[in-house]
Amino acid sequence: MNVRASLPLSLEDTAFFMPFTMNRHFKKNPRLLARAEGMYYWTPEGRRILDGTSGLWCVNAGHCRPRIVEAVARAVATLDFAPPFQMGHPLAFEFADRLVPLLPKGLTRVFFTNSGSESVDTALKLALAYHRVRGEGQRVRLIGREWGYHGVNFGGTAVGGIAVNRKIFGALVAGVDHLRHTHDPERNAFSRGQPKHGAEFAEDLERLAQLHDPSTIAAVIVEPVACSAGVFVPPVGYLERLREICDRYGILLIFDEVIVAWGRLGHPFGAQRFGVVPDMITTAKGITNGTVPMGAVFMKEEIYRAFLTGPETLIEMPHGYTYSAHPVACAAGLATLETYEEEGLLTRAAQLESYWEEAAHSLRDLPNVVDIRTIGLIAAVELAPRPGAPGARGLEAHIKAFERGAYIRVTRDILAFAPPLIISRPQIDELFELAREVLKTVA
Ligand code: PXG
Ligand code: PLP
Repeated sequence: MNVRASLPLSLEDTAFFMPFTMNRHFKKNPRLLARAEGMYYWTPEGRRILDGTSGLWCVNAGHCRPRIVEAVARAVATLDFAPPFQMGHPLAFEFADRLVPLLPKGLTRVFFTNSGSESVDTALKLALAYHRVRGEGQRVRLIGREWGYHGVNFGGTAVGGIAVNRKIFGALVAGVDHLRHTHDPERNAFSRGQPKHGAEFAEDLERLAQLHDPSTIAAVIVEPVACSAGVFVPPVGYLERLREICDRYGILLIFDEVIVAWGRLGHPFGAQRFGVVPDMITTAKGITNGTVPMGAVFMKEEIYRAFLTGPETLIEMPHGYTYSAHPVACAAGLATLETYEEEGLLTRAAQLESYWEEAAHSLRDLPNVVDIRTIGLIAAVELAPRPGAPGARGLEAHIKAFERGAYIRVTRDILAFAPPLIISRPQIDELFELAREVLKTVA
């Protein structure tokens, strides 16, 4: 396929308003991808690019896996669409029932969406509705956390805690408050796995409970590891303490596992790595290996059961998307699960973790590296910002890495590494060697 032939000579006048992108900067100097296989992308010119961030944290089994490609092709040619409201198709039920055995014990029901953002807004609505149908309609408040990323829909933007993603969008959703973040570089810099200090940051939930009256709070949503904002790993004991406080006050605990599910932390779900069971889990991305948009909300049995009151002709949950449980997405999801299971990918990060950790932390001696944080198959390398130009050094590193043959996601001055779980040890070396060369040049 000649991708270049179909593109205009310049992208500067293109109609495409690119999401979360510096449109003017990018269109002057585009970084295009034309095809992918396994651990690599190829540019339209045929340059090979090592994928250091699994696309956007989603291609956990590597690119263009034949089993998934074939399942999608078969599905789209067999049943291109089936209405999900008051109708069904077999793959939706099969996929939901295949997912449940992977979940933390106690989570038994699945609501399908098409993205992480939709999963988050679905979970928040489920939380409010759950309390209401049980006669606790006064629980209307939602608690997020500073630096949390929960997608871009209204609910997720409101509970999200990255200021630049919120501040131009007005009042958002009423009744939302935020826990403090858990980052404490003075005590925890260069952490490997969970940082030692900071379980007490969970007490901030106690403060908010007392401030607002705990009986008005419906749910708390946190990413077990806050990935988008720059990889902030929960301190030892922190998630346990959040769980205890939620239990004390009847508040639902939602783990947003859009990124950390699907083997990223060496377990099918992040909750299993940390040994804390939330009431709901939101996910997306790796559920279909990134091939077809899909998301899901997993919930405890009692949440589902609470809706089963009233006459059988009642629609229990007036919520859902045209593309909920889309047949092509379900086929992609089933083939993805088979790939994960056949190749042991949902636990492979646990075997690679110590090698990965050593490789990432070997960058510590480079100039401007102020922190490195690792867990599972995730690493963040934080650079000191240039005086007066935050983000400039990070952007330069991102561009230089691409020029040298690796895709490495950057947030401000933080490089985020999260490769497909099929990565080999030599490819881990290749990734961090390339990063080392790049970091030497971004003084
Ligand atoms: N919650 C979490 C925890 C996420 O990481 C979403 C919700 C939203 O998912 P959708 O599918 O609506 O994008 C995400 C998505 C980055 C980056 O660079 C991370 C995400 C999306 C885009 C960029 O870190 N995470
Ligand atoms: N807006 C309009 C006018 C619609 O008819 C629909 C769905 O029927 C939606 C929004 C929601 O779209 P989706 O179900 O794809 O989220």
